[in-house]
Amino acid sequence: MTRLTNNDVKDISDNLGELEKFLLEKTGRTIKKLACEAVGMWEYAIDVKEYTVAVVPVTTGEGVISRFSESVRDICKWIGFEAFVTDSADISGFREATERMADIIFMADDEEFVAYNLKARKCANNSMSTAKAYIAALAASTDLLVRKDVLVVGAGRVGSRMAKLLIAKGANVSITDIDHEKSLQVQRDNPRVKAIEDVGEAIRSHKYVLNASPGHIDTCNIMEGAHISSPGVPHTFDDEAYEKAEVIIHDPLVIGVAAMAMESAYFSYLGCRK
Ligand code: 2YC
Repeated sequence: MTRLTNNDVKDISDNLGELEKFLLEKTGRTIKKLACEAVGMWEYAIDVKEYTVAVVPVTTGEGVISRFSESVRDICKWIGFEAFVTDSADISGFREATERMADIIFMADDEEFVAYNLKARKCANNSMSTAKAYIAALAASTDLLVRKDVLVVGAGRVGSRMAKLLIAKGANVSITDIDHEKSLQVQRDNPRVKAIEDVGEAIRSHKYVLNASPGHIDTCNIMEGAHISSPGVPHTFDDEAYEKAEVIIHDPLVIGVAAMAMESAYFSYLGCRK
């Protein structure tokens, strides 16, 4: 899993308005609406104000990323949740979250990033929520993806989930990765997915691209008018790439976290709906 840097995170809270303006312009959706579409729920099915989110800093492995927890808190507040960062980290922070009556607890170490719904006893995880959210963003930037040729770049945890989800949406899905064996494994798991070995050729031949890789995409390979939905970090598209593509959708954390929060809240709505 690619680890965010302090630099990736430092401006997230201050840039939420700007990201929302960009998404409204390019997809017609707010951050919250996109998150709801990602998880397949009607935006007003739940009153998010009724849910309290706790974010617990985790010091294991490479440790805390400055402003990571505060950014997750601010993203949840932006879409309407009550949210706070625990004063303590790790297990003490978890205990604090339960004592402060959190309904959903966000925690991330270097391998997993989850949003645990205590009532539903279920976790939303960042890989699946990010996959769903960026597919929703791509779909919203055009019309439906049904029968469209869509390329997934990166056959890791997010890309492999994207490929499976896109098949269910009726798209013609190809996947490519610098490690072709990883693409072949996704193809073995999802026979309708086509594994393409030549990454450059794959990108040159697709208008609709989901980039779930940390690798650089050369601007010369981007198709004129391409729609690129790109959760991948580091984000290395240059100004010329933004010129050439119809739209490039990216943020380092926001859309994925918003989808995690909505997905986690939705678990208890689904669980307790009479
Ligand atoms: O500040 C903290 O609590 C740290 N333990 C957070 C570590 C997050 C590591 N994961 C990542 O940087 C990326 C995120 C974009 C989500 C998935 N991996």
